Amino acid sequence: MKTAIITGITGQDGSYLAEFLLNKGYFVVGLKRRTSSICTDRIDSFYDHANFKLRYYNLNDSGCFYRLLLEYKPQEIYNLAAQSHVKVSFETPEETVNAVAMGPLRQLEAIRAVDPTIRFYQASSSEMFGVNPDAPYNEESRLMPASPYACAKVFAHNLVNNYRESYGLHASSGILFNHESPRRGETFVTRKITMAAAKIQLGFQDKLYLGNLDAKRDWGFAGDYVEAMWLMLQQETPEDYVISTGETYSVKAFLESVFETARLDIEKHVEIDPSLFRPQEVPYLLGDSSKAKKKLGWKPKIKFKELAAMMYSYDIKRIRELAFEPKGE
Ligand code: NAP
Ligand code: F7E
Repeated sequence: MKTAIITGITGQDGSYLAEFLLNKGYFVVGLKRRTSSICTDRIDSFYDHANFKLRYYNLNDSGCFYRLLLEYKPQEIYNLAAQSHVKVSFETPEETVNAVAMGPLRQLEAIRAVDPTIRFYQASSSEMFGVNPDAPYNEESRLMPASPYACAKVFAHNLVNNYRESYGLHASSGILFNHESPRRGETFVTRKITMAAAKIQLGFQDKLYLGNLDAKRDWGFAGDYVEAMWLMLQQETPEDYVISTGETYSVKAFLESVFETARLDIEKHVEIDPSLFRPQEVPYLLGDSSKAKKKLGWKPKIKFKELAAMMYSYDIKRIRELAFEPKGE
């Protein structure tokens, strides 16, 4: 039985990837940082699985990572942990860079020392293309990061390449474009919109405050994207891959799609809040994942409209259940 370690297990991607690997018969060690509230909602469905183990780990803790490698002897490591919110990275740049850039450096050093045959996946991001005007972007496109988060991801991305070349590690970066789901963090724009639409529809909220509606993103479904992570580590040769849908839509288009489904009036319920704009914006992202299609045989299954509808229908059901479920004594 193969063993995989996943950092960031409590996040959106960590939970989908763990389900995917458990279904493939892996033993999965999920790593979670200590938080004062339990926050394991996303992993409740497999928490008690016989092949799943939850352990503590923080990206700044090198010794802990060494011990975990020695204890579990994994064949694969997926580094998904990060302070992943772009706007927050302008507010907490030092914390973000320490986690996002230095975390993978510490992990690669541990792999090199403990067992250089371990296969490593790094969660790189389309944010690395930043303000590069020449979309669509592929693996060769110029990286022009536009936030502390993206600058740190560029560092980690280059480092993976450097460790692959220098030490022969099987280390790959997936350059994933935005991917969403009903498990998306509630402060990212898609989920913020679907949750607000559900609450407005049910009478629990009146206004939705948003920032830049003109930004365009290549939005896919997280459940589809974790398969690509796994496929990268099954290849003979480690390489980097762009993972995207090849379609781009504005935040406004996502808002319109959800509000149309919810039969809500944007004029009546949505207001622009200038404090939600970023010091520097990434205006346009569009990926070209031809390499992943050709070499991994990967392609996205769920596209924009279906994704928006899936997220809204999950939120309306969940909020209805939370609001109207019978209360105990
Ligand atoms: P997410 O939902 O924000 O999850 C991030 C995970 O990292 C959470 O489990 C979080 O723990 C953990 N974490 C944060 N800081 C940590 C630290 N210092 N030590 C240990 N764990 C820490 O992110 P996601 O959407 O699943 O994304 C997964 C990865 O892909 C991230 O690296 C992200 O930057 C990258 N990425 C995401 C997208 C996307 O569109 N989703 C696109 C490209 C790349 P808590 O639960 O305690 O906060
Ligand atoms: O913003 C605009 C905002 O925060 C998308 C992360 O997973 O994907 C994600 O980063 C767009 C931006 O995601 C609001 O200005 C408008 O243009 O949902 P987001 P992101 O910044 O694209 C990449 C690939 C990652 O790697 C990241 O980890 O929406 N926007 N109004 C807003 N954004 C937010 N959050 N909130 C608003 O009210």
